[in-house]
Amino acid sequence: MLFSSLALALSAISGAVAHYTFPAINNQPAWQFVRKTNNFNTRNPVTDVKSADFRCYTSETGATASTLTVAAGSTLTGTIYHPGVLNVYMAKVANASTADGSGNVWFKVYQISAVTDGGKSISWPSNNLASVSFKLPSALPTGQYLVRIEHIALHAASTYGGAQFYLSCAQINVTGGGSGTPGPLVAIPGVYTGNEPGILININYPIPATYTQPGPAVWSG
Ligand SMILES: *[C@@H]1O[C@H](CO)[C@@H](O)[C@H](O)[C@H]1NC(C)=O
Ligand SMILES: *[C@@H]1O[C@H](CO)[C@@H](O)[C@H](O)[C@H]1NC(C)=O
Ligand SMILES: [Cu+2]
Repeated sequence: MLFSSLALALSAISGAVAHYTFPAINNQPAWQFVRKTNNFNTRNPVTDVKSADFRCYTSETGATASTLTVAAGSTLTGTIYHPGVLNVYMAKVANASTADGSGNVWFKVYQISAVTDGGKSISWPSNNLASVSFKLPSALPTGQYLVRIEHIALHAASTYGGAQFYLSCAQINVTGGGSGTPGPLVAIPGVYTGNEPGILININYPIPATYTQPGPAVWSG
């Protein structure tokens, strides 16, 4: 049985332009088990969902990281500064240090969506979170994985390309796993066109009556 959870750490510049990164997992040092992203200084988002950088955002750093062995009971952590929604994808790989994450290999393990009530109000439970943690499915097979956290900031998403994606890829080695078959599997980039109702959306007016989380269903084992 696997009762691991993963905690994603997040770092942000304070001030008016509140951008952020996800540099750490499980309270480990920044960029040790997470591939250092191009925006480690600027914290600028990715806005092109079809770009190669939409996968792990490492085209300039060329970074890989160390692989963290995740024991039962451990957590993945992360402060988010914009209204939006969160997705965590994983890909099973032979070697997390060398895997490029290409192909239909990604499945979703966690999400935090919006809360709607038919048009009177909309709220964003992931906004201002200082720490994101979630439990890995107990059926997740033992082995090495890339873990890609993605926060989609939607404050400027009313025009195509306006949604801001804050993302990074961690490397983990899961022990004590199960015998599930994670899916559905998607490619990243490829998973989104940018025209999804949860990505191309005016969150302010009129207040959306419903919200459709982008991407495949969460695999819970
Ligand atoms: C993964 O790849 C790295 C870099 O080539 C290599 O040093 C390491 O031994 C490999 N690890 C495993 C578990 O295959
Ligand atoms: C993954 O964990 C197993 C069990 O502890 C260990 O034997 C293996 O070397 C680890 N692999 C990596 C890449 O850390
Ligand atoms: Cu920002």
